[in-house]
Amino acid sequence: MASVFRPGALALITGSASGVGFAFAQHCRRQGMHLALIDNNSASLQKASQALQSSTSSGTEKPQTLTYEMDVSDLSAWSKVHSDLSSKFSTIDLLMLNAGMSIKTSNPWTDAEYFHKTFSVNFFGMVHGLATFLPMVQKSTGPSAVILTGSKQGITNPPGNPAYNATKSAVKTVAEQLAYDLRTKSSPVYSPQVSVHLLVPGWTFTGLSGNQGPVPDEEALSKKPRGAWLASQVCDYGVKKMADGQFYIICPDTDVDEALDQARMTWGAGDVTEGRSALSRWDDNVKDEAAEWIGKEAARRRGE
Ligand SMILES: NC(=O)c1ccc[n+]([C@@H]2O[C@H](COP(=O)([O-])OP(=O)(O)OC[C@H]3O[C@@H](n4cnc5c(N)ncnc54)[C@H](O)[C@@H]3O)[C@@H](O)[C@H]2O)c1
Ligand SMILES: *[C@@H]1O[C@H](CO)[C@@H](O)[C@H](O)[C@H]1NC(C)=O
Ligand SMILES: CC(=O)N[C@H]1CO[C@H](CO)[C@@H](O)[C@@H]1O
Repeated sequence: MASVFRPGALALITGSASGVGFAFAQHCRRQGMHLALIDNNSASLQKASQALQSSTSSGTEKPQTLTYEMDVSDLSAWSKVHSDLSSKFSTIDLLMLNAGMSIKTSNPWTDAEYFHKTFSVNFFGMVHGLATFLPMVQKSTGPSAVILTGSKQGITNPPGNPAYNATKSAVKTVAEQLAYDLRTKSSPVYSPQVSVHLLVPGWTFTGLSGNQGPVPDEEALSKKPRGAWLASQVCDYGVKKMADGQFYIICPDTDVDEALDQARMTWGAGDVTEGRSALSRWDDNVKDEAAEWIGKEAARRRGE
């Protein structure tokens, strides 16, 4: 069966100089794809590009590697990338909007700037990418895909960093709306050949967790916390779920298996349907009941 990941196809990936984005860029390159790499870290971007250019790939044509150092929150920078890229390629086969960050603040509730900054990158960075490049994805003649990188924190919403969690809820909502519109005849973007995927990494050892830059697996493995996955594991899992036609790609990690994630998400949805307190999993009056229910539900799902 034809795949998005094929020789001569073009992948545009944001946040591709490190972590999950870099792992996907490596996978695309091994399949012989052209790459357009977007990142705001010039040193990492240069290293990533060199590593990708020297890696071997399938296919006869030598694939191109284009790099764009820019901030995804800057819409005018996107339009410059569009001018350059559209002069070299007429279509994009994989659009992966993945750049994301997290900032700390002592009191989020008096710090509107922290919300603005987090949204400008994690949410509007993706909106800018869609607004600029979705038309080029729709023109792809083979199977094509859009991947948006979300987070479990946008689904189960653990307390602590409200802006990050809120951006990832927004990313989930937008990804769902986009998937609906692309498959729906009456929508202005109807393009059933384009698949959409919400990629939700679990705990992954990347720049966000102290492993910045394009790091080879062997090096990352030596420093990786036991519970975390490597970015390449997220990529392998994601590629498999894409081949299965899955929209929601909820990655486990070494500590949290699929059954436990499913049980936690089901409990979270139950806050609404059962009239519990907000974020009841972390409510002192409810958390023991929650833990017990989640434990049993996860065991049931594992067939224990
Ligand atoms: N690591 C995890 O445990 C985890 C879990 C869930 C979701 N995620 C998500 O995965 C995605 C990738 O993150 P990662 O874990 O690979 O981290 P990472 O820090 O290794 O990679 C993110 C890349 O994005 C780039 N970037 C950050 N801000 C940018 C901006 N404004 N403009 C352009 N590039 C920018 C960084 O320079 C970096 O190269 C993010 O959206 C993150 O929220 C990560
Ligand atoms: C890239 O952008 C992030 C915000 O998304 C910022 O924290 C970081 O400092 C920027 N990196 C560089 C090298 O400018
Ligand atoms: C990456 C990030 O900042 N996510 C946060 C979402 O909220 C949880 C709960 O506090 C934090 O632990 C995460 O750090």
